Amino acid sequence: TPLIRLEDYRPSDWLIDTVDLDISLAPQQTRVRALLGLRPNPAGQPGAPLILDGDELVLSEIKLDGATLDASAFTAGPQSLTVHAPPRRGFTLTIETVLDPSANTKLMGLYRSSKVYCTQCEADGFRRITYFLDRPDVMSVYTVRLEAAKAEAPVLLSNGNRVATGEVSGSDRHFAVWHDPHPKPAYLFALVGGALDHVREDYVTADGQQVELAVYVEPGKAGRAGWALDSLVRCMRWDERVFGRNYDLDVFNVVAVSDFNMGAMENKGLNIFNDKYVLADPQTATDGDYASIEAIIAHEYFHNWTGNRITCRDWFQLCLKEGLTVFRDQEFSADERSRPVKRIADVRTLRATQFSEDAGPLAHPVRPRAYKEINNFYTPTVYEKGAEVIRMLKVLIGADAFKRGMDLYFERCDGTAATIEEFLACFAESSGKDLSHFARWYEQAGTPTIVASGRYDARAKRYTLDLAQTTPPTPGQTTKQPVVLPVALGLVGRDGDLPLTTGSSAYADDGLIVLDRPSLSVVFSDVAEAPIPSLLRGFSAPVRLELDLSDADLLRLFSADSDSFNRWQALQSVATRALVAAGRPGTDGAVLLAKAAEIAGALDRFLREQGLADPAFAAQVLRLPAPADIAREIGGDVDPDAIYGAHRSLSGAIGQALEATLVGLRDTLAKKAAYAPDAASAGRRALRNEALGLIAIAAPEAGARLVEQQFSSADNLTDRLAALAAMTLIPGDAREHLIGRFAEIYASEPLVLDKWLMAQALIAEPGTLDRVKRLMQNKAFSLGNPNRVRALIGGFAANLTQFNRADGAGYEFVADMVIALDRTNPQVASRLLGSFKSWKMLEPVRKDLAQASLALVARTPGLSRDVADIAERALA
Ligand code: DPP
Ligand code: ZN
Repeated sequence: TPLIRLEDYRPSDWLIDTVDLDISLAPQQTRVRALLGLRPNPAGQPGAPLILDGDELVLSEIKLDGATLDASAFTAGPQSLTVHAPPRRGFTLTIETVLDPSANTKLMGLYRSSKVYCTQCEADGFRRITYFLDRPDVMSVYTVRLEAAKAEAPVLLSNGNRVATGEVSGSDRHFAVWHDPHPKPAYLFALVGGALDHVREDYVTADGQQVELAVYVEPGKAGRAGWALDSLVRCMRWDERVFGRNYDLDVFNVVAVSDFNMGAMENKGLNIFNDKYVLADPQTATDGDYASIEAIIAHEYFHNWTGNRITCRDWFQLCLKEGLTVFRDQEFSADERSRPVKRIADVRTLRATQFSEDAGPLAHPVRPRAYKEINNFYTPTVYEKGAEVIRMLKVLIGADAFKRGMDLYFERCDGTAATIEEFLACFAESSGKDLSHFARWYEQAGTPTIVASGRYDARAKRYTLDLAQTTPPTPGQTTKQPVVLPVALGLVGRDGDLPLTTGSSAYADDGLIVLDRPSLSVVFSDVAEAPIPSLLRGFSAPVRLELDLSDADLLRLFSADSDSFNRWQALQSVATRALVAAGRPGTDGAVLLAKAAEIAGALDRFLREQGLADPAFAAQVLRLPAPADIAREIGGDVDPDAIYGAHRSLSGAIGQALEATLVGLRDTLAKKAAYAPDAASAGRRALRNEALGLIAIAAPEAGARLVEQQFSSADNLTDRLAALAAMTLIPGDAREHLIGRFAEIYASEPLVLDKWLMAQALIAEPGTLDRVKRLMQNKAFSLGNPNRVRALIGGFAANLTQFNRADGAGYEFVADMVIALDRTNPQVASRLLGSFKSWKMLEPVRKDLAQASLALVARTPGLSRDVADIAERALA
């Protein structure tokens, strides 16, 4: 497979101004007639042939300006259609293809999901529908006529506004015509046809336009669509208020389907969602689901401006829309909920997914320079690190200049397919700052480390802070340059933050140091007492921090820092340090227990004094860093069992010391009102359930009793699932019994059973692999549905100790699954193979076994491009 490089970008030789699609839907034989209005691109090569992309297509007819083309004038195959010598002027091409949506198991292009016709075209699925210039810088105005049997597909949707509907006379069929006035790339095309229920709401934009909002779901599930619709209304208002963006069509439709490779898709005016991110009611969705639905509804809606109105010139610019849109949805959720708690949750995700990617063989820059399969670059690096880059930009230039830069971007780039350079130019202009050095964040992979140390001169009342940065080598980038790092800080004294006075040019103001070179020292004067530095407040840069503070100092920050994020971080750091030390084989358990007592003491005080003030925050505090975080922190020669063992000891010891407090807290927090999904109520449940998990580890008998009570009395899935999860930590018959009860209660709820599958796949016991294999035979599981696969097989691959079994059986199983899935759905298979991304940090025995399984995948004949690419890069 060819490597596609950013430096080889050339504008298209041809443009397609208009696309008229006439699609006659039928389960096995869907006919697609496309009328393309083409013209030479003034920026392209004059006289070039017209080469259209295809993928597994069958051409049934082709006409140029209405006349059938001579067979010698074109070459058509499944993967492309070439018109050898097209006219050197504007012309039309009529192309007819015939598709089998029922046979489309890749879930790219047009397919059927539980009898609903739907599409997924990003990144390059449109070429599976018709031959096209399937690249984001070719933007066209679409008119789409859909026709289907009335009984099978009473609902027919496409992008834009509905302009006509009618019956097809003399048949059982009907049609709808949709017109989207906004030129768009093919990846934003969508259609839906099926029997669907919906909920709707009228909306008036800030600039007075009427919009009809609707959320479509499987028949009978309309009662679960309300939260998504409510989230949609709130995020539309927020985008008007915060970014000054109004919606721009008469309708906005969201459709939930049950077979979907991604989370959701921002097709213009017709967002298609994985039903997991739409359907919610208290009995079938957790607080986490409510929050995810709100965030993803917002994410896809926000794409209407950052992605659709302004799209990407090429797929190397993917972060232009994704990083920016993740930043926007994170800000929305922060405003709707608790800002510090949202930040903590996002940083946990960033570290777990992106830092681990950045530390392994699949590391790549936020803007990759080359790819073989673009679908493999919808990564935490492009999304989450991409969002961090935007956040840093805002911190560096300030909120006002950031706002003006965004406005300029919306104005200047509207209707275009843009680049990172064009985006950054808007902020350079609005801030008057040179951002060329900052742009290195887009080019350089790897997580930088900041090494910090401070010295206090009591006589001179001076505090000197030394900061240095390094970035480790990553594949293809052996030497690294310094990046621009905004380090938000405070100096914490006995009574809180000390005033910051310094003459350093690196000190911006408002407690911000800009570390833009390998190292620097900042001297603060008039520092009245020896301070404790609180660095990277709010996690102001996506880096690792090495700061030689004692545990006593960290515990003081935990109780006294004015920055909530760093309060949380301080306690995490104490726990991380203890677990890193204890997670190496052969370390002394007594040291860990002493540390547990110290942490428990701090937690006890915190919970008693402030646990009820902000339960959501307290829940975050109570949750220790995960074993996988510790593995990443150790970084090499990793023994997952030793780490898990240390984690369990520490949790157990803390839980024992806190048992009385936790039980009391649970009683106080026990809800009296009926379930409500708001952030405050969710926070109380989160703290209660976090406490339950600790009790289950520390005192299994008492834990099992509490689980039993909670499970039986719960009026919502959040509490039921938390009970199940806590029970999975306690081996024995009672656990198996509860697992069985859960399955009975939710027997007809596939999305709930996904959680049930995953909870079992995550059990950190040697029996889990057999359990997972058994569950594959359960009727709740299907290899054809991505959500089921991600829950059970993906869950197992995320099980640190069992995926990384010392006998290699975990690797073999996942490798076999990858090979099996690749035959039907390469995207799901390649995601799963990505579970191997951290294999190089393992101890030698596991490392060899993981490598052998990867190699087995790599040598399998007939691999998809998706899986071959991941296997190759993972092994390199
Ligand atoms: N649908 C995916 C997202 O919104 C890809 N664009 O991130
Ligand atoms: Zn997105």
